[in-house]
Amino acid sequence: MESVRTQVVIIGAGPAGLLLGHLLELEGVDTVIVETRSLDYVQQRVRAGVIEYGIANFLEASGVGTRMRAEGLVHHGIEFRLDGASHRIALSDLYDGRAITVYGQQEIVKDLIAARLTSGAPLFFDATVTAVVGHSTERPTVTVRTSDGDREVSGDYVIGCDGSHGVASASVPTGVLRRYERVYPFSWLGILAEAPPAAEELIYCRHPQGFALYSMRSPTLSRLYLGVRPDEVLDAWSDERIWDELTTRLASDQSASITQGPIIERGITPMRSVVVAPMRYGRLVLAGDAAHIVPPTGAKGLNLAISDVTVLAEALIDSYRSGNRSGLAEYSRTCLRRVWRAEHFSYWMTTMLHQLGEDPFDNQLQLSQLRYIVSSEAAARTLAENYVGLPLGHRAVAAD
Ligand code: RFL
Ligand code: PHB
Repeated sequence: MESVRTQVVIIGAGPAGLLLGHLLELEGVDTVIVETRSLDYVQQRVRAGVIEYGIANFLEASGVGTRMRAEGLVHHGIEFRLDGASHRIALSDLYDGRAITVYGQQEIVKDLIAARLTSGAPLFFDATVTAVVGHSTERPTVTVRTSDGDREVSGDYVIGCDGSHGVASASVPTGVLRRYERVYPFSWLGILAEAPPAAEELIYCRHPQGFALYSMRSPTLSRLYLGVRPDEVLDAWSDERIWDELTTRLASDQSASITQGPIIERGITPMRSVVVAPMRYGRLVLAGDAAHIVPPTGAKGLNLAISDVTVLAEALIDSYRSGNRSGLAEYSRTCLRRVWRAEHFSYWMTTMLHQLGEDPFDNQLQLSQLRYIVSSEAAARTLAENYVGLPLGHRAVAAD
């Protein structure tokens, strides 16, 4: 890679960086995407799986949703399982017929990489951005380290789509960005198993032994999670222990027990909420996990990353086409409205479904909230609207 100049430099080939690159290339804006990991690693990284209704439509309209529409599983409801009793939340009935699509994040990444390779636009793997400089100049620049040495890539803008431990936000002088954070006293142990899903819809389960989630990727692949202690180590969990715990927590009188199969992927994810604001400093703009993290209970992380990019792409395209920079000026405020809604929803789902501790008052409040959700249509509708996803595309206005 020679030192190059482009219009928009994108750090990170996760869903945020790849989709931004795709949307800008469609409108003739030149981009360079730099990714520290290998192509293989990025395509195999197992993470989120629930795509909001509006996000799925957006991906399709952008020309990268064909395989998602063919292979994704459309779900019209989810189940809450409380101490063995099943309660269905009829998402589509509660929210104008809208549904979620279950389709693995790494499949979206594969589809976006395929589109990028077809376009021939630059995408470098095994290339690490080690520094960002010139944020407040007309020519912000990143230093890229590869096995061949260091290169510089400069552009009109640098976009940090580099995830939660990224170099982009760390390059901003101390005190400029405010960081809001909440750490939860549990982690998720997640597995991907070659086992046909025993349930047709996702099951969010609250059990005296802890949280469990039943999800899936295809008619032959199940994705399951266990709420575990925050300091839990993977080595302490044999396959047998994982299946035993899942079977106990997910047990129900009303349905068959879970199907087991070889575990082909496993990992432990700590639970955090983080927001970095504003999402821009000079000509460095942050998007996706680089700017905010949610605990996975609301299935919002991937969806938020994509919604940021829908706003940013439009703002950049506007600025290049007509010189109108108002979209860029409002980018952070526009995104943060949706981000904070998702932060609240994810926090709420997390604290409602996990064991909070020994405090009897907290536990009674939690149970009351759960009973309300599964018995009141108004309460369930609130959940459905947030889970399936609020409409995209509300630009912040002066009064916000
Ligand atoms: P990503 O996907 O983390 O992509 C960032 C990319 O930037 C690269 N990178 C760099 N490249 C060049 N130079 C550097 N200095 C770089 N530093 C980093 C990274 O290698 C990576 O490829 O962020 P993006 O695009 O914002 O997408 C966000 C989503 O990935 C994320 O919100 C969700 O996956 C969160 N998440 C989950 N969300 C859910 O809704 N449901 C889940 O089940 C779920 N599981 C997860 C998750 C996140 C996880 N992480 C981050 C540890 C499980 C895990 C393990
Ligand atoms: C998943 O399928 O990986 C998944 C589903 C729902 C969540 C989190 C993860 O809330």
